[in-house]
Amino acid sequence: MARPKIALIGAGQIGGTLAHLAAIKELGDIVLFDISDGVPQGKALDIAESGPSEKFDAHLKGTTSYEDIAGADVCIVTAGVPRKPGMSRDDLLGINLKVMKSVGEGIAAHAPDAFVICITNPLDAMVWALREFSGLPHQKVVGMAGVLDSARFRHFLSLEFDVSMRDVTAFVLGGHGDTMVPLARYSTVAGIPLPDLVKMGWTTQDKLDEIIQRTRDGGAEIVGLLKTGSAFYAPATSAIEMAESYLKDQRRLLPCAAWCDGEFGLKGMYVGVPTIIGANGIEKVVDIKLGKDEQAMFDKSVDAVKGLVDACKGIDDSLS
Ligand code: A3D
Repeated sequence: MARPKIALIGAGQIGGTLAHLAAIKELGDIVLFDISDGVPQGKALDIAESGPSEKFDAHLKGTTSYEDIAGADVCIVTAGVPRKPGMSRDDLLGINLKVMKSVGEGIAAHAPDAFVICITNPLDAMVWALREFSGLPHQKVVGMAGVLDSARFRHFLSLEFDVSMRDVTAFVLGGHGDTMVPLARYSTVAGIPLPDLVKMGWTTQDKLDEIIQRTRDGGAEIVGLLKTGSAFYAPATSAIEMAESYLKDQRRLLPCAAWCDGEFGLKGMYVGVPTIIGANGIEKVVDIKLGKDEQAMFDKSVDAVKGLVDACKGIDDSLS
């Protein structure tokens, strides 16, 4: 049986890390695509040369030609520009929307059967635009954000409780931005919900609120430290987790920006929700019942995403 083919559209910081991880995990053969000639070819060769030491079997190719992504099983899209200090994700909208148009058309022409994971920001609006431009089925086009946001939340919680990150689960809903909704009652240490841990004296509500805010600001914290771009190791790892669930039909329950049409009371939009990812892409959006305060936070987040989608429609006439 031929190896799966993984196309990485954008060979920058995240794209290169994705290629390295996909190779080490032997998820398939890898094509790195970018408009910046030399970068994808250089990274592909460099990673291929790590193969003898790392002992993986994977072919890597760098390219500036969409023909080379033909028949890809998975496309992970990071093409566009990242944030600099002082910028919000939303500041990237105009420039990255144009990039989504060319990428969407490239995928539609050469890899229409792929499972497509968008990472480009502002995430919820860009995954919507990418789906519109590509015309692929909604369950095959998703955005990566929730896995990363919940990983950040889990990391901070594991530091607070001084326990292994493996035993911390976390639940984050809503758009990838300042309005994301970390859900404390669905976040646990080995099954014990966070509100119970507060009652048990493991932490205080104030400390928990601080951690939730740090999670919301997790991307900006790294942008502020790096100064030249945004996070790339954890974003790449998160997208690989989603790709692996699709390629191996693992049916992982992962939060991602998925198409909701009826679920969570939404009528046709992309936003961060719990999903099951399997061989058909998004197999299910897991529609949980929210409490009053949670619903209010979620509604605010949904409104922020709708505002960005409307802004996209204002920029590109074909998107109405
Ligand atoms: P960067 O290292 O700049 O890589 C982007 C690459 O895209 C560059 O190599 C560009 O040459 C390439 N590119 C630009 N236009 C095109 C095009 N039309 N077709 C193909 N390639 C193109 O950025 P990065 O890898 O650090 O980040 C990529 C994106 O991910 C940015 O929009 C970030 O804001 C976003 N990001 C999202 C998250 C989420 O959690 C959703 C986290 C971190 C970064």
